[in-house]
Amino acid sequence: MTYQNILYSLAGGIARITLNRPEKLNAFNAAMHLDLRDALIRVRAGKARVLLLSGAGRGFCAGQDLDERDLSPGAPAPDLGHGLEMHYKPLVLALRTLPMPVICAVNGVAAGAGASVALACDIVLAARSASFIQAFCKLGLVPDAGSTYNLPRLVGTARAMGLSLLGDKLPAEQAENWGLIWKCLPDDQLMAEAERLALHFSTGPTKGLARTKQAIYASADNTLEQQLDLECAYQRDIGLGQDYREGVNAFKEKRPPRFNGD
Ligand code: T3D
Repeated sequence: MTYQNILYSLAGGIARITLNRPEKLNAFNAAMHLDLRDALIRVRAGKARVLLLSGAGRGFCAGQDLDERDLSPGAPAPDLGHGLEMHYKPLVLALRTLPMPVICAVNGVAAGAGASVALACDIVLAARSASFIQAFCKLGLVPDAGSTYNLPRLVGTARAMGLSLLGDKLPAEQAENWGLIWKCLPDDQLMAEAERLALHFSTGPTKGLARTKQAIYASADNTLEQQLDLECAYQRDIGLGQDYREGVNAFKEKRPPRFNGD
């Protein structure tokens, strides 16, 4: 399947989506959102066991394409809530609920909703030259696409507040030190590490990994008792599957497991 604004492929259980508007640092326009929506439906419906998201060129994503907004004198005010409801909310929820690990390789700057979308992924790697910018305040806007939810949970209120109210550039290395992302890597090692992880997950116990991500995300809003109940329910379900059986048998037979994802 070919798209105009993203690159998409699915091979060997690995789905790859590359935001592909490099001349605009992969800023989101409506057409790119539609491409993404379609590709994510394919990822969910197909044989993918991991998704790798990245950006073409020197940036990851500069957020909303501001050229789509006409705010010249006399132009009507846009309904920004509508755009979020139509595009960003479904995108963030689609990434979060995808029943497989989602790796984001942040190859360059991630600004505004571009940063929000990166932080909605499960494992975020970033090149040392990359950075994260809560650019919204520079436009007089509120952080969106999940940033007000994810940022404080990842780095705490003080850092989330500073990043959001000041809009300063957070270098990838500091993002790793603050726990915003999984790993910062030398630029020339980013994609190799992302591919290594994707390959690892493509033969992993996909259903168990999907339940793991669901449980970890649910914990932010659950009591301990609710979370213990959730673990019981998920483990009961997973215990009925083939991959648990295979994992235990492989351990006993002192061989690597061959998970089929069920
Ligand atoms: O409207 C709504 O729907 C509300 C929702 C909003 C969600 C949001 O994401 S709000 C935040 C929007 N994004 C920004 O405010 C970021 C704007 N961009 C920048 O601040 C800078 O470009 C960066 C810090 C990201 C990178 O700076 P730099 O110096 O590395 O690159 P550059 O030269 O500024 O950008 C390169 C090109 O990309 C340039 O085009 P040109 O001059 O070469 O033709 C620039 O205009 C274009 N570009 C970068 N970001 C955007 C963009 N074009 C349109 N929209 C952008 N967001």
